Amino acid sequence: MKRRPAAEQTKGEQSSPASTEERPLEPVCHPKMSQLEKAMETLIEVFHTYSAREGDKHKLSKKELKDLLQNELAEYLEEQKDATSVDKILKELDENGDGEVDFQEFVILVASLTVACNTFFCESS
Ligand SMILES: [Ca+2]
Ligand SMILES: [Ca+2]
Repeated sequence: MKRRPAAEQTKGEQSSPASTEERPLEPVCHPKMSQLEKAMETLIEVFHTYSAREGDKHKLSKKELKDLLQNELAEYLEEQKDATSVDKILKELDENGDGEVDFQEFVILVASLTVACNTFFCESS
């Protein structure tokens, strides 16, 4: 008797494509996410928690930036003692000069702070 690989193939295909194609494009919390992926997602979530509060929901206004720094990076803010520090930080971060901090500008701050922390970690161990 002849085997019918064509039929088998169809059978096999039926179970898989539906599930892969219907997958949403936006990032979803995957149960098998690595630590780094989780850290990246946390970064995105924290940013949007503050950026969505007023005005453009994908950008941090000065007030939103201040809240984020006070709540999430209190130690860093404490190092910048003077009252104009948030203005100063905003000015430094605001690469495109629109007066707000978008995610790209925000990650530069996080990246530079992470580098600073790593230097400290390397020196103290
Ligand atoms: Ca905003
Ligand atoms: Ca900006």
